[in-house]
Amino acid sequence: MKKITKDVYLNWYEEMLFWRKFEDKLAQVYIQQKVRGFLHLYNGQEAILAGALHAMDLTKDRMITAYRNHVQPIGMGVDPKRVMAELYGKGTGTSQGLGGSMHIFSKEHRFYGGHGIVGGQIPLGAGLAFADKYNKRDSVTLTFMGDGATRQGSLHETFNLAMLWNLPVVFCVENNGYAMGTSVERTANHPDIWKLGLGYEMPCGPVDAMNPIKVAEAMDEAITRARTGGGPTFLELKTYRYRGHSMSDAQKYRTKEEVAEYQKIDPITQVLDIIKDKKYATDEEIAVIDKRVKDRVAECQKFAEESPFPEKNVMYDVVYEQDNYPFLPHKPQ
Ligand SMILES: Cc1ncc(C[n+]2csc(CCOP(=O)(O)OP(=O)(O)O)c2C)c(N)n1
Ligand SMILES: [Mg+2]
Repeated sequence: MKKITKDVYLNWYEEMLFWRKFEDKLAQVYIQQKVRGFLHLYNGQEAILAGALHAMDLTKDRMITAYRNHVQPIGMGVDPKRVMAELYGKGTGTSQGLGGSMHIFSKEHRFYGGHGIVGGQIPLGAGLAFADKYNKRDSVTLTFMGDGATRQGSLHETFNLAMLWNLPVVFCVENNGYAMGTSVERTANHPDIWKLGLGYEMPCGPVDAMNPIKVAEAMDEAITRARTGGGPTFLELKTYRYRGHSMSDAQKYRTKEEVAEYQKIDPITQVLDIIKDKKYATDEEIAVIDKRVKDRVAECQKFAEESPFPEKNVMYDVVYEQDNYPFLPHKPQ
């Protein structure tokens, strides 16, 4: 694995803080009705993305996930200003403002969405890996999903074929404890989601995903296995989301104390503690990073707010149209 150096820790701190603050800003402007529709935030789960990016080869690896998808494309290299503009529904957004929150996408940066159907992206992730294997490319696809998605049939069908075809894919469940308001314990007879891999003889295991170091180590092993022809891995990344499922969640299914317990092991704080312990940065240097993060978020907001809405004709450019569409008429019997 690439060494976790001082620069890595400092980068982790800045990027995780940026993702957190970017989403805090989204929550704020959502309440002001500047961002509409659904909004599912990633606060608390940032160590997963930080650890994964450290282990990936960003020149060729791919990523696909569900609807909690604003910060992953940023990590993969997409301009955060364009992500925020997409959320504002503006023409400068990643999908010209037509996709919105759940559908961030960048072919250029190998980030394949952004999927609203729970479990829908699991077979798609295997399909991306199939294409790489078929075309003899050594890219690896990270396929993320929530704990709720693991109860879908699509996971089991995909696991079977991914093992049969020995595909270069890492299946990553972000177990944040809940699918909307339903706790993992209510959805199966055992809470160890990683064990679902055992039935397919897929290498699998649990990971402390509040800690980016642990995530990076597990990802590195899985990605190396996939890249060198060893096939799929299934990782259960144990994490927690601080905010509700979406912005319209009253969170009656958990207590404030439960959230506070996880905030004690917050990934950003964990990394900051290491930076301080190892004296990688002074308080003044940390304050400079914090200020830079604040400015970056403000820049994204300014860009999104000043961007125009898409031209009306875009509506017609993106709708499927065919001359002489062959209607099949029905006649009364
Ligand atoms: C097939 C399908 N069923 C139900 C829904 C409604 N739904 C949206 S999110 C969600 C919960 C999914 O939870 P989880 O997979 O744990 O992801 P998390 O939101 O925790 O990241 C449900 C049931 C949906 N979008 N798609
Ligand atoms: Mg969940």
